Amino acid sequence: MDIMIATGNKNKVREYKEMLEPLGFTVHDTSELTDYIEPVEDGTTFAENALIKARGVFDHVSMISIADDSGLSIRALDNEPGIHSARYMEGYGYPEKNRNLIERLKGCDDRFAWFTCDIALIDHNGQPHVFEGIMEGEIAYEPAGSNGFGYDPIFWLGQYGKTSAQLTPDQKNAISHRGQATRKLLEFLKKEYDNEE
Ligand code: ITT
Repeated sequence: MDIMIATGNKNKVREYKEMLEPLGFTVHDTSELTDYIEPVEDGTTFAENALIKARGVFDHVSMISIADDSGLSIRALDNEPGIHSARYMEGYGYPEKNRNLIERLKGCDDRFAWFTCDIALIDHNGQPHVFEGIMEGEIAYEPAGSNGFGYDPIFWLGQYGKTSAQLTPDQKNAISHRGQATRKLLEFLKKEYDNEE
């Protein structure tokens, strides 16, 4: 059975292939489409934006479609950067973005933060489903670690005494927002589609 991943991010395509091909899916992505224009992500939540992306491509290809949206929310900054995580301080690299967030929390005792990942799936009947994962932690006082990507060097996990950039990929995947949401998605796909071919 064919499944379309609505993302321009090659790392996401690779990860979804690794997960879905063993289940018997043939994985496609939007780089195969010559006349597809990505919809504007103007939702107000991660789930809404993931659904906009998945619905946009489903309407184009009429194939089970998946998209995800994720980001970092910081309580003391009114949940910023949140759904704007990818575009926060556009034009700057993550070392600058991470320094900026630490600076904005200077003198602040409330360091609570969380990563969210919402995966949206439009099934063969056009019905939407959302699978969510959340990883809670704190904003570190200093960046540390070089694994992962994005905001990982400033995301402090007290139970490990490390940032998420200091975890191995397997350790991060076992607890991460994306790992949790992905496991929910796989459970759904196994239940719904495992016996269909
Ligand atoms: P799409 O084409 O699929 O939209 P994208 O790379 O723009 O790809 P998102 O909109 O989901 O993806 O952006 C998520 C941003 O949130 C990402 O650029 C990081 O800044 C941040 N982020 C999400 N998950 C993260 C993680 O596990 N570790 C560090 N930063 C993360």
